Amino acid sequence: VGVLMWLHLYKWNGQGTTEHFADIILGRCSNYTRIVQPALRNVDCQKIQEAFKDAFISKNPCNITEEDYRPLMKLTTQTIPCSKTILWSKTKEMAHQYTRVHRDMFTLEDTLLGYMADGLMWCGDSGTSEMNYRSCPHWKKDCPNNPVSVFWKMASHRFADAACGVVYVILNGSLSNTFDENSTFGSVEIINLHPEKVQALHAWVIHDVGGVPSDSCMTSSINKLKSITSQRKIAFRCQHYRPAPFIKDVTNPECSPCSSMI
Ligand code: NGD
Repeated sequence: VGVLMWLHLYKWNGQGTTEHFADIILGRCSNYTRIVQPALRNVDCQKIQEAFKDAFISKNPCNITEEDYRPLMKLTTQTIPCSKTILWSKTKEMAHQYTRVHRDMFTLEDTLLGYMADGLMWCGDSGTSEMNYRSCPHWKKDCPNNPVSVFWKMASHRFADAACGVVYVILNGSLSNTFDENSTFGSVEIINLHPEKVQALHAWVIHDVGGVPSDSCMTSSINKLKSITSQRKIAFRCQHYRPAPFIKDVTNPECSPCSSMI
């Protein structure tokens, strides 16, 4: 029976719950609300940690719904000023390097909810109040409605829904699918921007240092994005960058020719 129980924990193809998941959530919540955004000092991190665990503990990890995360979402509402939202797709490091310097700009991971969960894995199982530290469902190989994917889909939906003014997106011009319709940006975020309050989407397309100099704003992939935004009555602008000056800009805020790149 012991061996069967043990094997049972390895049934999924994805990584297991991150060690010390609950402590990390609590620690990141405290850090965020005390140091990163002291305006949120009144949030109850203990309550947030409980709501996070309750969303997936003792539940089938292939059957998670947005309903499960509703209490957590309610406890973590946060207002982002207009024109300060940055979306990204296949450019995670770059986007986060950028907001590390431009502190007034926010990716989802610079909000409390995204900050707590970024880089972590989590899942439970029906019939036990334990987390599964051995394996969790992989979103492609096992099931889409797993705790992590449902969380990011819902958080991304809400983040885009709340955006106003000019919205920025950092895309990867070194890939043929610079705009990927199956990504979270392409399937969730772009669709949930509201034309009444989002005046424009500005794409910053970053491409290879060594690659052939070419205008990555002129590709069919970007044209597809352009047509989706125009159908949705949102203005679209695209600028392409090579990563070197962009990185210089983010690591050296003093470099004014660099800042003028953006
Ligand atoms: O169900 C899924 C899924 N589950 C995990 N990932 C998933 N991607 C899906 N398309 N569908 C993982 O999300 C995937 O393996 C990558 O590691 C990660 C980001 O995928 P990427 O680079 O293709 O970019 P996306 O456009 O899908 O998503 C980025 C945008 C960005 O504006 C974030 O604020 O959506 C937000 N986000 C989504 C998913 C995960 C952030 C994260 C995150 N911080 O982990």
